Amino acid sequence: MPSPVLLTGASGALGRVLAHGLAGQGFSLRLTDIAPFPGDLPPGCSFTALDLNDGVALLRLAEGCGAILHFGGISVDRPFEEVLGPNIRGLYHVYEAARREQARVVFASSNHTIGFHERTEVLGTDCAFRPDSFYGLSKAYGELMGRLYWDKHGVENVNIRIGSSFPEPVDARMLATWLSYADLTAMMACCIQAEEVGHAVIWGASANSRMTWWRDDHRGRIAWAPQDSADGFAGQLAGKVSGNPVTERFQGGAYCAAGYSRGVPAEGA
Ligand code: 15L
Repeated sequence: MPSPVLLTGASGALGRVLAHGLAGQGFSLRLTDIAPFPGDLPPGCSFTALDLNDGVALLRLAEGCGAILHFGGISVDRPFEEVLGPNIRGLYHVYEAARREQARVVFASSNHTIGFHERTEVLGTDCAFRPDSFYGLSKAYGELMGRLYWDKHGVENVNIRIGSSFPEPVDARMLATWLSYADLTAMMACCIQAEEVGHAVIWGASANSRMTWWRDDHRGRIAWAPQDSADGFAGQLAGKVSGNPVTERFQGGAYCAAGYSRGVPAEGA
């Protein structure tokens, strides 16, 4: 029988999509979140409420798991003190649990690790981190934690730099950055089932023809290719921009403009 999969952040938007989608594919899931799971539990799932600051509880919950899909923690631009507990200490607890179980970690990283690269730049996953927020910085730390635990302890990990995963794209930027729920779910199944991944970094976008910024990642290791595309939304969204020059210039969009103080006002961030 395949090992159970632990999913943190299960009560969040993407966590719920994955809980239902992966349970529907027959994966045995242990769900956790600090908040209760909304609605009925998908078949074959258990739920345990847990604060990522509680390393002992996480170790216990991860016992016997073969993979940890880490979607927990702060998922948007927030002040440093709010990010610190769940995203910095909590991430360490996830990796310690993975080390104990020799489980594979799949980390919901973000495009905000590299948000201050301009949209004209073409990036490989080995590009410099240019976080646009304390949130993006915490995700860069998460990727580096994966690097450390692979090099030092042989803990495999896949770090997905998610663009914008929503039911559908809602502005012109997302015509490039959108990752459909179906592509995300298929990617997670591939991450769990792949033979060997080492330390991998993958851009999380669907097959959007406007995504000309991101190239050369490790998706071949998990045999994943996106099936959806934002292109069909172009007609309704092409003109939908913020009007803020900072937002429109950088890959991280509004996260770059929030609190920006290098000479361009942060209006409309
Ligand atoms: C993220 O990392 C966030 O979790 C999400 O809420 C969006 O802001 C997304 O990035 C994005 O850049 O569109």
